[in-house]
Amino acid sequence: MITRTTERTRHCRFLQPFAGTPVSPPPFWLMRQAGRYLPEYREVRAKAGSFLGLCYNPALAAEVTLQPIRRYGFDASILFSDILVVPDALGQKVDFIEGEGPRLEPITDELGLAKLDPIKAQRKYAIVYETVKRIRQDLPADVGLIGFCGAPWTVATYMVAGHGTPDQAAARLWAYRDPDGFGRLIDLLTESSVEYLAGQVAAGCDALQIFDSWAGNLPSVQFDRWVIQPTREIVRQLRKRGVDVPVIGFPRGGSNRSRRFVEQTRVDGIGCDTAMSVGTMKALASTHVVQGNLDPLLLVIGGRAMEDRVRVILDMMRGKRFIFNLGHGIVPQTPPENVAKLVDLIRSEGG
Ligand code: 1CP
Repeated sequence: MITRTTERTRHCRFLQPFAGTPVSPPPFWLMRQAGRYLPEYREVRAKAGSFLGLCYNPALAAEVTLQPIRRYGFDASILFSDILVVPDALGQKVDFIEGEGPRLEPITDELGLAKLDPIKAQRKYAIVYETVKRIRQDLPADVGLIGFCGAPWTVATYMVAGHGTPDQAAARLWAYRDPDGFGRLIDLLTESSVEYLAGQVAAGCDALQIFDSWAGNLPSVQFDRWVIQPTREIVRQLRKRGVDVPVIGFPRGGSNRSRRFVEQTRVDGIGCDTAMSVGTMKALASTHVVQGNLDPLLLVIGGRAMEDRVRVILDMMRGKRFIFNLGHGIVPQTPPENVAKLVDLIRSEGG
């Protein structure tokens, strides 16, 4: 068990599990805690015009990061940005289409790779660092600030298909057809992600999360090659550069490989998806910080169904190095009052 203690740890409940201390009630934040379920987000979003316009506007991006902290008092905030900022910064054409999701000009071979420029990416990364600095200025001292990026595999699935896919077929096909060429895309993303994450920490982030939302469909050998290896490389290079903040991996759908994932990547914590049993989370918590895993749809329903499940998670994880979260992001139709109810429940019954 690696423990990470900093001066900040003493003031910040979110960081304490990483220093080896279980916290009671558990610290909590929610993936996609800033977003369309909040009326104040929709207001700022409309002002910003486009979604990427919001991501690259430090004042507005900082404002939407802070909105859920003011409303609910979460123990951690997460930088408002998106995993597709990395391909955009590298020079791929990226758009977010209202009601449809991201659209990218697909990169399907090495010719496409030549269009990506890690040096040029620095210019747009610098805008995000400015957002981090602004958040830090206005964030209460006891609230953690999480920086993030998408894992190379998940980002590549969007870059290759040009949009979100249920099966990630385009990336999987390239990886089978031409593992060396696809490996160069993954290497480029790995290098650029290290740069980007190190910059976020230099600007003031307390911890990092690597989102591998599409890790689940890969067969075992490909999971090792495209999920575990690049994540391990990111962690290794961050440590080599002296970046010493906790790193949380989120290999969504990788449940039965989670033990291998945490051991081989050397992340400090693991985000657990909705499919993971609380028993498996408990076992992982013997060596790592565990974060998760309420079904975001229970937050839509609320009431007894939500409360019963929250109690099961709180009971099973009591006394462990645990951070309460969802198993995936909040969905837009979530009633904000159900989030308030969840927060009350964790505070009143999580001790
Ligand atoms: O118009 C809007 O407001 C768009 C909705 C939205 C939001 C609020 C998108 C578009 N991205 C975000 C913010 C975002 N995305 C954050 C901000 C911080 C927070 O959590 O509050 C983070 C961490 C992400 C990460 C992200 N983006 C992931 C990984 C986590 C996950 O949800 O699996 C992925 C896969 C994306 C891609 C993405 N961004 C947005 C959309 C619609 C999509 C596609 C999702 C898909 O393919 O299903």
